[in-house]
Amino acid sequence: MTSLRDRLLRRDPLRGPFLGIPSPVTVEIVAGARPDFVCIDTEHSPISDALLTDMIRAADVARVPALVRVRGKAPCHIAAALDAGASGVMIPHVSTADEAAAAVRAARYAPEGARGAGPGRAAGYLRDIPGYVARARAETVVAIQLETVQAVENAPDILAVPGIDLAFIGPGDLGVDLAAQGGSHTLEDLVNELIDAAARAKVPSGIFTADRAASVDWFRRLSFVIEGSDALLLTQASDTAFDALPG
Ligand code: 3PY
Ligand code: MG
Repeated sequence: MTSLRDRLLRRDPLRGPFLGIPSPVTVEIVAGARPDFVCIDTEHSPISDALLTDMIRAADVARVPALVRVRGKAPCHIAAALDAGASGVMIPHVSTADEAAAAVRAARYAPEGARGAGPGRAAGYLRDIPGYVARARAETVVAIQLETVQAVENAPDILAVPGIDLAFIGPGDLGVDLAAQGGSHTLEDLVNELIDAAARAKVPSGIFTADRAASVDWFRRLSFVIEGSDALLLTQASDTAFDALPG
């Protein structure tokens, strides 16, 4: 079967949601809609490592690849997601080439990195460590988030780090940082700079969008979109459902 990484690297248009509700039930419900992937968000959600494993298991049952946005850059967060069987990791707030190199080192096995080979779920609980290591070398997605003004300044150096599969732009944090720093650039300028830098480095780029219409627009310029989230879908559906009935 073609892996998510293969599809990403050949620039297939890929669209899926963030999942932040701490429940495998939500994963099953959303995965039933057949997104190209789901991205379980442990950066901004109360999802423990044990629950994360169950959420990845639910995505596996639905045969939808699960990426995990890890809660921080520390190698232990990256290892926890990958050892639980995630198809890849998204590392938030990468602003320098050194941080990008550290992320690749934690997520990839030698010789590209220094990830430890563990006996966890991904490796069939000891049944298939060599097989898993070979699959992981070929298929693990390493996505970094560029979402600070410093990341825009350092983008050429960051994206020259070998082993990065996706430059994912976080417009929310980038906008917050830009507003705090001031200056004459607009958010749009910075997003454009990041997309251009990724194109020059021949690294696929992606972005977060709020809805389908925005995704249609972005797919003209890039090939990977995280559209909304489980909570956003539920919020919108609830607000629509319980809007006051006509008089
Ligand atoms: C951001 O916008 O800051 C993100 O992390 C992705 O939505
Ligand atoms: Mg962010």
